Amino acid sequence: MAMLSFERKYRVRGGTILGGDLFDFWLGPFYVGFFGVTTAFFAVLGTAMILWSAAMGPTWNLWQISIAPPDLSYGLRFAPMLEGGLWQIITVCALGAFVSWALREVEICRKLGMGYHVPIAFGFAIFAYFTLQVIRPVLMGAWGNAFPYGIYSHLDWVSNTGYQYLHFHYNPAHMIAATLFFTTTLALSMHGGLVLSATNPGRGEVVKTPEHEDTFFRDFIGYSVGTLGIHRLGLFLALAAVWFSALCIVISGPFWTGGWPEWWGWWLQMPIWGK
Ligand code: 07D
Ligand code: 07D
Ligand code: U10
Repeated sequence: MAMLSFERKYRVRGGTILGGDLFDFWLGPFYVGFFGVTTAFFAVLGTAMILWSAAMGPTWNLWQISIAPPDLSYGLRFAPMLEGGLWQIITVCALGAFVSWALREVEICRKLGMGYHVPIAFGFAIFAYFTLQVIRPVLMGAWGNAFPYGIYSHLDWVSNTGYQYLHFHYNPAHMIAATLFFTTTLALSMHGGLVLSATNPGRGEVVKTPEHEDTFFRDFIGYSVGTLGIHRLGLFLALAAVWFSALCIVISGPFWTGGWPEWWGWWLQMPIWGK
């Protein structure tokens, strides 16, 4: 693969957190590093465990393969391999691979002298996964509360867990998270649209400037958040969406066991209604 001239300049030693010079090299386009090796280790081991579990049946249908966590009766103990033990090892491998991947991002940021925004953002996704698979099950006292590894079976888990609380849409943190996800796509579509409209004009037309972009929104809604500001806003919206997602699931069970519609009772019980 051809290297950009810029890459030739920055592909030098240094910036590693662990391993010193040992793994400080590139394989084709990929920076390796100590955490590249640990990513590969955990990913290969985890995939092997998934294959082992799949080999034990009952199906090789990709859509139907499912590796369930231990039964609730195991609580927070280790389970035998085929009764959830594999799920436990896969979870450790997944966390090992995700965290290694984030630390590899950190090393690349350090090499380039850039901020850590990307690994921090990925850290939020890892945190949501950690909340679903570790924090909530631990608070509820059993690994059996975590989701199974399967394309369809994990959807069943989401649906069943949702209905356990009667009507998950009434979970206030879920409302905020969903709103933030919708807002994130709105912001990205406006940003993508605006940048393309200014910088990718028709043949023979001149490329417009950030001032054009600012002016469009000032004319349109009276305010422009600015060319740097939209990226800050986008990152904030996306991370807040994931943060409220983690919140909405961790309160379901450990902190609220009834149906979510019931939670809104406090509104009906407010003294202002003057019964
Ligand atoms: C586009 C980046 C690329 C990533 C991709 C995913 C695997 C899994 C594993 C066969 C945006 C690669 C998939 C490696 C293969 C085995 C054992 C990212 C992009 C293409 N889900 N989910 C999907 C995961 C949870 C939910 C699709 C992962 C929670 C709903 C894919 C996790 C809840 C729907 C997938 C995870 C939940 C999906 C597309 C981890 C709440 C869908 C994902 C590790 C968050 C959609 C059949 C995508 C679908 C879908 C993967 C967790 C809900 C299989 C890896 C438990 C409602 N999820 N998911 O594009 O079509 O992400 O499902 O936490 O409708 Mg899920
Ligand atoms: C967990 C993914 C982490 C991924 C990582 C990376 C690889 C590598 C390799 C491609 C968090 C994995 C990488 C494997 C791949 C290669 C090479 C992201 C994670 C670390 N809901 N709901 C949410 C909506 C309903 C329910 C969140 C909408 C119903 C439950 C979000 C609707 C009921 C849970 C959301 C809706 C219900 C959620 C998910 C509409 C079901 C959760 C986003 C329009 C009957 C979950 C933390 C997220 C949650 C969650 C949106 C409907 C139940 C806000 C828009 C009413 C039980 N729902 N939901 O969290 O909060 O991403 O998880 O109806 O657990 Mg919901
Ligand atoms: C943005 C931007 C901007 C840009 C941009 C972007 C945001 C300012 C300037 C970036 C955006 C895009 C490019 C748009 C498209 C992106 C998406 C839609 C997001 C989703 C992305 C994907 C679906 C692609 C995912 C692909 C990945 C993760 C690469 C897969 C790589 C590997 C498997 C190798 C991993 C490397 C490692 C572990 C490092 C070390 C490497 C090695 C040791 C190599 C050797 C490894 C092995 C022999 C084993 C590897 C095995 C593994 C990992 C397990 C697999 C096991 C199996 C059995 C399959 O804002 O503008 O422009 O561009």
